[in-house]
Amino acid sequence: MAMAGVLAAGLAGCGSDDTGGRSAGSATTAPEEKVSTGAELVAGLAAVKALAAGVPSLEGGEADRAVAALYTRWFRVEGTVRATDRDLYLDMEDQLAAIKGGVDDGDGDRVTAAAAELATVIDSYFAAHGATTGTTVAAGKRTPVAVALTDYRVTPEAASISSGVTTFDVTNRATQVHEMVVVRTDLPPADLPVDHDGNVDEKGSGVEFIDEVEDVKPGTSTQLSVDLPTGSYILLCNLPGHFKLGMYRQLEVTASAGR
Ligand SMILES: [Cu+2]
Repeated sequence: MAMAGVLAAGLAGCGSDDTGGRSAGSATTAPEEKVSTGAELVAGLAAVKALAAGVPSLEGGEADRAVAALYTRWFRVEGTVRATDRDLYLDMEDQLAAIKGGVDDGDGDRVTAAAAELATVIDSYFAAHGATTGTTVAAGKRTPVAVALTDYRVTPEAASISSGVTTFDVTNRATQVHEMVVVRTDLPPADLPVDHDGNVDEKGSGVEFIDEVEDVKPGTSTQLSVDLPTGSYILLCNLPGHFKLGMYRQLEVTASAGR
């Protein structure tokens, strides 16, 4: 369970009922939707950059709504950005926070500077990973890894996969909602940090949160694309009590020929 959705809901709640034409580009999809292809990531970051560039010329409620739209768009790509390049992800988060803070404080100079810096960071991201995100699409070629969610098991089709951009095709075969969280860790499942209810602390010591798909409804499938370096991972469902009931599976990511 991530904070992003909660934040998104909170932001969507401020501002008025009408988001106006300015944010129409972000209105077609639910905020919770995850990016699943390189093309969507490229389009999403380009939209974030364009929305940010528009904020400095707005005031009052208009600016608030533009910031909400900006975050809505960002939440759809941030997981993939984070999984690909944590440093640039953190830079983007900082600049987005500065834009929002500047709007909240009526500090136009701060908004302008942060929007410009955000554009620079996004350009850096494209420069560093453009080829990768591009191949992700072309490489729809690389077969997705099927993962079945049942009560209370996570069952990937393989215990070991090769490194690189991987798409998980997650199918919920149970009669209740589940989720799939991907963490990188050298700990065995029994040693993962947990809270007093036995649910995994996804930000705990020895655990690197990679990404997740939440709220996978019974009988539905959803895809999650992540760039996985070589290492040991655990796929788990962290809905209350599900991990404790055994809803996890280790996954080894091994060096692939091309990398
Ligand atoms: Cu579950």
